[in-house]
Amino acid sequence: MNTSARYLLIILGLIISIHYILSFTHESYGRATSLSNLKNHLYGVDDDYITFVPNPDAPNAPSDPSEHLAIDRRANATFVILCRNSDLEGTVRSIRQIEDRFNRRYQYPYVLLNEVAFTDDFKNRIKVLTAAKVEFGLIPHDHWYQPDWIDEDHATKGREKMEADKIIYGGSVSYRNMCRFNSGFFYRHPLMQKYRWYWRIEPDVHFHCNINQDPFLFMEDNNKTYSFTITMYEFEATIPTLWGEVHNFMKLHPEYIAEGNSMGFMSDNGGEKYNLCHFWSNFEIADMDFWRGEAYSAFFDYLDSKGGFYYERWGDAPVHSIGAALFLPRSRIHFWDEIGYEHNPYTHCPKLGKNWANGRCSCDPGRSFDYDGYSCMSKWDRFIEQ
Ligand SMILES: Nc1nc2c(ncn2[C@@H]2O[C@H](COP(=O)(O)OP(=O)(O)OP(=O)(O)O)[C@@H](O)[C@H]2O)c(=O)[nH]1
Ligand SMILES: [Mg+2]
Repeated sequence: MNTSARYLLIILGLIISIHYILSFTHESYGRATSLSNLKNHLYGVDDDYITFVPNPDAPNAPSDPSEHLAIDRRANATFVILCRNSDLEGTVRSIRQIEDRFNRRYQYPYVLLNEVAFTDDFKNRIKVLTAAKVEFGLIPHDHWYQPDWIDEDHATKGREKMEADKIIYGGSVSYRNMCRFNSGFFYRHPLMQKYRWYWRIEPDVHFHCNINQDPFLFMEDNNKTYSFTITMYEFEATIPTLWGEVHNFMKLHPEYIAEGNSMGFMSDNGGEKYNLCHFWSNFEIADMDFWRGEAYSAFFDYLDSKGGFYYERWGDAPVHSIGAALFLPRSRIHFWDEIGYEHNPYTHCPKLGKNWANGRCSCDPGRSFDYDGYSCMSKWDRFIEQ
């Protein structure tokens, strides 16, 4: 070997040794030069190592130094979870997943609501899961329980008929309280007043992908009001008179119907008949200013006065969906392909490709509910392409 070849070998050896020393002593250098990271760059997968800036309001800022993200802007937003003390295990699982997939880097607060006080055990088990602020709220009596003016005989008959017809939750009063509360009251709770945006979560739901951008800021920056991951048909037997009442309201208040609305998604014959499509409201990211606004407030009060939450079993999903479809231009309703989400028995998994890879999704895109016969997704796709 000649002298220059020997020098070249020594220099190469030095470079490799320095690389190994740096890899072991500097974590960020090791990550940046790792084979998996080089492969990610090659396949266009986003790097998710970002620097963490602790939230000074957080009661217990994370001690794990590997939790890194620089956040220079956050929305005025919160998670909201309605649940019972008996939902503890499922609520823990849902929060654990949204923390892992998104919120450990953003630390948006949580509001948990219940019509009875949460137990100390419940609160302790929840608070330990996150560095973000967690507030536990009691629902005011009149926001939850069946109003006195409801004709109880009529309501009982309605429940008995639905139970006989084997309609899911057909005989349940508490389910009806829940649907009415979610339709018209959660955004009026004192703990929710300070926030504009919310993300609704339920016990035992799953988040299958990393959420690499802030959905609240996306909504704010892109002039969106309501968003969903799954859309499907409602059970007609739970809402026999709802669409007729929607028509009556539209006649009373034509001024609230938005130009460029989504009636074409909810009806296949210009509004005459409801095709039962709705956004599945166990997942929602939306702007509470819309629910608090004049049009939806008048709509909810009108529907509530008809008693259909108790005489029938009107769900918050069709009520929210019809409100959003009629009082908003369609451009303000957003579908999230990139948020992999599951509420038993249905899953939305991003379509194969960039969203699925970038989210490091654990779901099987082949199992996605989107193009199941019971889904309204293809109707939505066709509608927004018009
Ligand atoms: N505090 C409280 N929360 C409730 C009650 N009933 C339901 N919820 C919550 O309201 C939300 C919707 O209720 P679910 O029972 O999940 O209704 P669903 O999603 O239509 O039906 P499932 O398929 O059973 O999940 C969940 O977040 C529940 O935890 C109740 O009586 N009290
Ligand atoms: Mg549920």
